[in-house]
Amino acid sequence: MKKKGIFITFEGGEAVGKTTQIALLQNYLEKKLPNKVVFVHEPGGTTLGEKIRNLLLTDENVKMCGKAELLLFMASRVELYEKVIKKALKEGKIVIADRYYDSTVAYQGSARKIMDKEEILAINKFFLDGLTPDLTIYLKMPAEKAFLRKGNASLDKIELEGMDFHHAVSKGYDFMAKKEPERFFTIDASKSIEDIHNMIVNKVDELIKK
Ligand code: Z5A
Repeated sequence: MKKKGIFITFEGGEAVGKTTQIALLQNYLEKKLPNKVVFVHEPGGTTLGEKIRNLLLTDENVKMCGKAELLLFMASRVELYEKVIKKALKEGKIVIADRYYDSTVAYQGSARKIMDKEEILAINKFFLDGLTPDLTIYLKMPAEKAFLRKGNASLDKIELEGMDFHHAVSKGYDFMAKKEPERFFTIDASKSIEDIHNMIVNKVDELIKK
């Protein structure tokens, strides 16, 4: 896929601050470059994707095997790519994604062990025309500390997995950060919201200037 735009993804475990930082970045970029920024989230972002999100994360009556889970996360992503991301990048927009294929490598590969991590990467690249993010902001902190931020909020089906699962998710992200260091920008997510925002803005401005 020939793209004119910039593709930025946010990754990390639960409650590391992705939603918070994306909202701040979106606000900053919309002022700087009006009508140029498109925000997407996974799973979801399309009519089909939102239905898949409900099946995967919320609907208590739906139990599924790990292979079906992996394929549904991918189906949601492919639909989002075909219907939203591809068009926006061709039009020269900046696409900011709350999760992309590194999540599948970390959750379904490293934690669930459904498939080898490299194989998950390869099938994702196949179905997504090889679209790799220009920048991946990886917010990293121990799962035990991050979960404290959830307070009394209700947990979805994946959040309810035990700590071993969430540690394996972190290892999956570390694997990707080591494998593709040129696009990974790893940030200590236990820093203050403002410090993290400033680091992200500096990095994104650098990328836009290029
Ligand atoms: N999943 C998967 O298994 N495979 C896949 O391929 C994909 C996803 C794509 C999607 O959940 C789930 O799907 C996810 C992975 C799995 N696992 N689960 N569950 P989601 O989209 O509903 O949620 P999430 O992506 O896991 O994000 P989150 O839990 O909503 O957290 P967050 O967006 O990273 O954090 P936040 O909402 O910005 O912050 C959490 C709280 O911390 C909040 O009260 C903030 O005010 C506070 N906060 C944020 N930053 C700070 C700092 N720096 N200091 C102190 N407090 C802070």
